[in-house]
Amino acid sequence: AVLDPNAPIRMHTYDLAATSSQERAQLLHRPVLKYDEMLQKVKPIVDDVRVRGDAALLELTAKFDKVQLPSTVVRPPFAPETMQVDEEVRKAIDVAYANIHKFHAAQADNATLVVETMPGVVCSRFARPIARVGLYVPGGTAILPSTALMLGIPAQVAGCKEIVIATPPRQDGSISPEVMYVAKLVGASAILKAGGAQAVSALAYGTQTVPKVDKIFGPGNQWVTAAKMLVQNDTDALVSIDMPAGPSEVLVIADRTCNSAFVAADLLSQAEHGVDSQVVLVAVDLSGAKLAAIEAELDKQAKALPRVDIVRESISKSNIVKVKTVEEALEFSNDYAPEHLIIHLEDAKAAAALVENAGSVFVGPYSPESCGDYASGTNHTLPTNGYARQFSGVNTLSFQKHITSQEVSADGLRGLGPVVATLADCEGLDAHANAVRVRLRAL
Ligand code: HSO
Ligand code: ZN
Repeated sequence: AVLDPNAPIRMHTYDLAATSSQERAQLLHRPVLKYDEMLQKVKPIVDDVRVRGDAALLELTAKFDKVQLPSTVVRPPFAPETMQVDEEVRKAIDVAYANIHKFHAAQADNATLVVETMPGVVCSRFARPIARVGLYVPGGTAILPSTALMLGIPAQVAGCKEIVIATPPRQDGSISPEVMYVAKLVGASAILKAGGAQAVSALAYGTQTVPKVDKIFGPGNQWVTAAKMLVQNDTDALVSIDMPAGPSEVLVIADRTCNSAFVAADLLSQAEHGVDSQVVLVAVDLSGAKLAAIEAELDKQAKALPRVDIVRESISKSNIVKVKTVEEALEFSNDYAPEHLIIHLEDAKAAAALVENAGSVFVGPYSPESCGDYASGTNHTLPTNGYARQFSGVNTLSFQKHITSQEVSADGLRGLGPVVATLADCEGLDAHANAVRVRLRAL
């Protein structure tokens, strides 16, 4: 449906106390990926690249990205003319890089954990980088060098040896210089000029020129997400993914102390990402006048945005949920499990302590989501669609795996061996019992 460009840009309002359990469930629900449908569409593409490699990749790039490339992979050193970035932008990228690096370096697990569980039985755990990683940086309606930072820095900090950045080429066959500059900063070992399911397939299986990776990261459209889900289930690909991704979301909790313009701006910053962006305002005991002030700001600010058409559509599908107390607000937010949670409350810190489910939290009036999207240091690749209940956002540990180890001394085996033998007998696995008894007899 075409939305009236002159009509006010506004959200739907619900009073939580007056909603039925069905309506409440509806408010917590997001439109989700029709995986079966998408699977049918991406499978032929994924298979084509798996079987025919580079030839298929080049044909699909010509078809979907409308550009005929001579080859798809660029290796360092990257030509300086491909990384020419405006001075101010370069400085901003450098500050963002430093902050994100600082926060992600602190997350790295470099220490070996050692625990003696019984005398002479020493268990340990140590981390190692995932050797080869593929980072998907979306193209589409905006260029996203920030996503290259958010995925590349933890990979670099973790010590991944092969870092492949996949991103769709522009019409002239080039990659945006900002993304190229970030690729250099994070030490990318290859740039794959391809997008969509075809890029995911190339990363998962490798081609004549594209290195196969062990794990694929990054947000993307439905095609990319479906392809990631497909390849992670293929035992031939032997690849894992960061998380199932859906459209971006924000939930803002505001009370009477909030600044209406700040709240409206935060809602719009998420709404401008795409027509399917999910935006929720939980209003805590707001007067009618205050709510009207926020709505007026939203309409005014939205209409001044270059991306007003996107915002009009995403806002028209978004909700204001009225509640009485901060506790009710957090209960709703925890049930919703938002990707981003912004807290505009008198005591934002106290409310933050009540958060159980969220990808990333923005505390107080001077912490817009934009800071975390670009440069505060936290990651912006976060669980959507309610997956914040069980997934963490991308972090340094996403690029490491843990290996456990044990060393049992002779004395240790004297103590532990009989326990193991008894359990092996109980399971009827005699060879297991023997592996212990043959040693106990030799002691
Ligand atoms: N809000 C997006 C990340 C982003 N914002 C990139 C601007 N650029 C998803 O977390
Ligand atoms: Zn954003």
